[in-house]
Amino acid sequence: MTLISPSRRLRRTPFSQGVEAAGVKAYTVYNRMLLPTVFDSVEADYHHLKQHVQVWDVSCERQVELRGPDAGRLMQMLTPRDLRGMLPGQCLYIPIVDETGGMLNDPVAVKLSEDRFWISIADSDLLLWVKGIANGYRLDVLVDEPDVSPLAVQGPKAEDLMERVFGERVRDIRFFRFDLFQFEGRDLAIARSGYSKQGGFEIYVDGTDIGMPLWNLLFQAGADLNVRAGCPNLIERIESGLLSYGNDMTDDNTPHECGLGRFCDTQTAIGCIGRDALLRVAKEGPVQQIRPLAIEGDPVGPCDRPWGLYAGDVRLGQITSAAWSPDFNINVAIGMVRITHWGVGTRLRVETDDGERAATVQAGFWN
Ligand code: THG
Repeated sequence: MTLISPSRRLRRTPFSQGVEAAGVKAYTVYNRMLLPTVFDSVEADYHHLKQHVQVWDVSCERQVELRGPDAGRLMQMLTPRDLRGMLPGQCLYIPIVDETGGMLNDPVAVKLSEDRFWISIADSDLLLWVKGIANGYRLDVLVDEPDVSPLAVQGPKAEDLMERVFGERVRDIRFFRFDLFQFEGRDLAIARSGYSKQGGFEIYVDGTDIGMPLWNLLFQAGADLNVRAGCPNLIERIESGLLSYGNDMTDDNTPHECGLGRFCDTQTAIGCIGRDALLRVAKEGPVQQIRPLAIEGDPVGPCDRPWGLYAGDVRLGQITSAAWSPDFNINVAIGMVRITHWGVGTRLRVETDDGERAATVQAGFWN
């Protein structure tokens, strides 16, 4: 393992000081920003996340803000999910596709008002695509990246901790909805969402200056709840079937291949740039799709390049994420598998970094 060289290109976050003081052990880079990956160990972080409450610096989930009369129209050009019923105060997980129907991002859309949205992005340069469309179509909309950094509070005790800081009204926030809460004179959007299935919230921290004051307050308020600094956990997110853009899917994949067909209303998403392409692929159905797989044997190392899936010598897909699950006593994995071999129980050969293993297609993820 080598160290990461700090520079201006690799952006710090409003919470970096707190993350460092908490003893972060490893980072990845996401949207050209630091994203912690380990505090204690990936396994210890996993057990703690499932039992207590963690505060995550997920500032790297940058916002692309759309503001102006054409904001709603531009939003619908980006996604095959039908946004006509979306109300202010609502969040939606939306596939974003290009003109071929290829996935460009899988963000959470946040509707602040009729003419103002945030797109809380995964790891790709979505701002450039959105600016290009807004300008190319001469839309009446401002597109930029505001100084808004999500701070996630995740785990079974998240609600208790959040109530202490923001009041009992946090309990009324429904899943994928947000409400506004005051902190140091600023209105912050707080949503019930986050990149785990352990429950929790995301605070859209508006302004770098209030980052550390909020971080410190959460840790003070949660001392007796065993609150710790955490981060999206590889094991927990695979168990939960939360996809990682750039790992489990790229712009070569359609939303249907990614199992995100339930978030596509391609017939009625009028204006979506990839609509014609998706109408064609949706009619045929995908010939490969993301599946949960279990890999037999000892714990596998991290999957930092796709591991081929085979039956005999025929390549039938690839594993793109994998980790040892202490709770399920198996290597849990996410892979893309061809239609002929994606049936539950199908046993395949996988070429991992440390040799060949058997992998079995699962009925569902592990939550
Ligand atoms: N929160 C916010 N922004 C984000 C993420 C987040 N941007 C990057 C990344 N995560 C985007 N990817 C996902 C993937 C899955 C989910 C959210 C963002 C998610 N999925 C649930 C599921 O699949 O069960 C719920 C989907 C639904 O029912 O709408 O939560 O985490 N701000």
